[in-house]
Amino acid sequence: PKEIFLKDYKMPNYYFDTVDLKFSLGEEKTIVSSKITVFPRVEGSSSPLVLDGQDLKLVSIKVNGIELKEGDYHLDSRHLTLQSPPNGTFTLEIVTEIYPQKNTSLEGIYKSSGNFCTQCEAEGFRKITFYQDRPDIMAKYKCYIEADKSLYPVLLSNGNLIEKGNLEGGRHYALWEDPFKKPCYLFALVAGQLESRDDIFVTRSGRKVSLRIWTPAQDLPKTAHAMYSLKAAMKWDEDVFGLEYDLDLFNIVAVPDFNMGAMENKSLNIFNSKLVLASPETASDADYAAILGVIGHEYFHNWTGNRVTCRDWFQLSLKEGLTVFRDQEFSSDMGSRTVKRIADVSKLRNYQFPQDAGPMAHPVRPHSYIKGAEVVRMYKTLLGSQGFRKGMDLYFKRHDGRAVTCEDFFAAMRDANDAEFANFLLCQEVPSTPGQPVKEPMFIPVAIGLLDSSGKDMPLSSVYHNGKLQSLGSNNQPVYTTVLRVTKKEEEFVFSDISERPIPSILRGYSAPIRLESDLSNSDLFFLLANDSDEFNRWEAGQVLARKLMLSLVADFQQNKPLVLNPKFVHGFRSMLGDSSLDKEFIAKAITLPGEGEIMDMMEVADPDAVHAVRTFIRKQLASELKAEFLTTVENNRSTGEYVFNHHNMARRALKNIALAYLASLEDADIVELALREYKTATNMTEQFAALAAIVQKPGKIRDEVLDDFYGKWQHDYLVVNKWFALQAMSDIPGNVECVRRLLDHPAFDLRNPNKVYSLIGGFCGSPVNCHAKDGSGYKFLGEMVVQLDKINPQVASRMVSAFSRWRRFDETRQNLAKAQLEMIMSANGLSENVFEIASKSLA
Ligand code: DPP
Ligand code: ZN
Repeated sequence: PKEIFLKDYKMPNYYFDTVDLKFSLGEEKTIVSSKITVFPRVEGSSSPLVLDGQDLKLVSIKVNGIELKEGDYHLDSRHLTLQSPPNGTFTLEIVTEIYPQKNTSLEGIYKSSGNFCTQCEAEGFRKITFYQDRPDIMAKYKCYIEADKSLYPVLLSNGNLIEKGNLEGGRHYALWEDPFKKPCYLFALVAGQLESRDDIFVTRSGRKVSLRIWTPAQDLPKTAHAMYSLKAAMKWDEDVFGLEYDLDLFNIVAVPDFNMGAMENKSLNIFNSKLVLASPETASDADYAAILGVIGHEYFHNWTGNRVTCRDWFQLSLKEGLTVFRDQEFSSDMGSRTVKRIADVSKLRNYQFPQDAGPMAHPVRPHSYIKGAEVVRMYKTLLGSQGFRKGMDLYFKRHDGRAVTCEDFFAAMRDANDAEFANFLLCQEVPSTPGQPVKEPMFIPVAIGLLDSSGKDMPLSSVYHNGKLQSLGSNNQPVYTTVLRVTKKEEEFVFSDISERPIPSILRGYSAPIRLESDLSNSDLFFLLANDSDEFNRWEAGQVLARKLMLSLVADFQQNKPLVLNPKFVHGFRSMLGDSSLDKEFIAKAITLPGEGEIMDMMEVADPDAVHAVRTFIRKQLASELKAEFLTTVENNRSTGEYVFNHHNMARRALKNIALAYLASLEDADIVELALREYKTATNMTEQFAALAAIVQKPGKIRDEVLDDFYGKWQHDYLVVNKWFALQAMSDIPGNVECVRRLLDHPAFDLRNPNKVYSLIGGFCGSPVNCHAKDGSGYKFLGEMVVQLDKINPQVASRMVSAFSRWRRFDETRQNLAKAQLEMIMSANGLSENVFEIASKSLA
């Protein structure tokens, strides 16, 4: 396979105007007929029309109603080429045969639990019919579906239902029409036995929108939270961005087999059922929050992604970065802004997947999405809410109905604000592959405040910079946080009217996704931890201290010195635990140590064993010195009454659960009893699972019994069973790879279901000590899995390869072991493009 670069973008020679699709769904095969109106980009030019197609059986092809014979076109395993199509506009009719029942890649049309569904982003449509499978081809679609009525009573596609009726032989049909132009990656079809939870949303201009969430009948009770989330998202987008929904119907379908989280197909979102189904007994607070965020995310794509889409896949963060930013803001407004920001920044720092870009087969790249969102956030930081909104309004005004680039977004922000940020970094992720230079960020917004010795923010009246004195604030109103625009390697900013030595609070709210180094002393950091008015930086001060502490203990560990925990640290934790003025979820975050991945990333040579030993040591030490405080925390925050999804209740549970997790690192018998009691009496999954996780920290008979008990209780619920797989897979117990290998043979496991793979094999990558075990057992396991998975589902396999992406960060022994597995993967027969791309890039 050959890598494609951004600079290779070429405008298409032909565009499509209307696309009429007809699906005859069957058990053996499905027949797809398409009728496309084609017109040339340049009138009068005659160039070949190249269509993409993969795993398709061509039945017939007609141009302007006349059937083409072999020789009139050229067909290979990836393309169908018409050498000399007619001049001007013409119709193209193609019939293909496909086999959804055999499609385990879960791209194109496939079956999940007996139902037909589709996934077309990024390049799945080419597995449905021959097409110019690229997002800059935008057309109006009609979709006629016919199928057996009893097996597939529900037939859905994008847009509005125009017609439906019965056919001979127990079959029926439905005709859908989408009035909006769209690229083919947003096409969707669903056919099956499904029922819907129905509701109505009235938009602010009075449009009555029918909302339907489709699942198998038995799951309908678990869709209440998803419906709540959808309505909240619709309202929020109106309130914050002035964006209304544009059709009379919005469908969400939940399917158990799905490569990613969800897909924003126009008016027919298809979701991984993990991100739709929830009940207090079966889903945790984290699941509820994820559902809110992802339902919002996919809904927000209707404007940022669908109405305005990407010109090519190098512009992925145009829609993903922007939409992730929007869902982050939505979740912040629905809960706690600080806690949401902390969670997102932690994710950014701990992400184990590579920041790969430069899509060839472009599988899902969550990491770059999050980074793209950070770039969008910087625009908002620089322009303020109103300026950002003006930029968004102009962006939609200019580009509605078009496929555009990151530069277009940038230009809208700039022009709407007469802003000068010529060097502002673009939102595309430029890969640092040979032939493409890395573009360094050149415009870094640094939000800053200064604390006085009593811990209060000092008023900032002016700043001297580049020979100019700039006054801050307006109408003699002082400001307490200002945004410095750093554009060069070295810059000086001088604040005047400062009466005493301030303690600076730098990069408030994490105003730019950079790694900040400062010469703040430990006592400055403890001061910020105790006093900063910016809650994010309060948390961050604690994290900086923890990182320093962990790194210095790692050095001690490596030199065989005894580990000793600084009493100041224990004191800091104690005062936070006892501070009733603090938000409980904030406390929970503040007493969470940085992840092992984050610490390994800061080391010259990553040492997973040392980092794990140190993190475990600190946790245990804190648990033993603060046992009384942790016990009180558990007692005081136990749930009472019914489960409610709101910040207050979730915060209590979060704090209780982290206290229990700390306690469980002790060997004490009373703690085992406590955890067992919590496990047995829990009335919701959040607390039950936290108790289970606490018990499972220690190997032994109790662990085994409780794991069995949990499985016995929940074996009928595949989403809960996946949690059970994940918990065991991510265990740090030495040699856990053997346990994971055994679980591969568990009757509930299935390599064909992505969620199960992510739980068990992905979960295993969550334990650096086992995944990066020095004997290579983790690498060997992952290598074998990638090769097996690649034959079933290349997208899923390529995600698992990402576990190897940072292999050069480790010592030589590990490097050799990891490299050997990557090479073994590369030499596998019939390797997919997805896996090839990631594996070869890792080795390059
Ligand atoms: N476009 C998809 C989404 O935004 C990719 N996961 O969810
Ligand atoms: Zn998205």
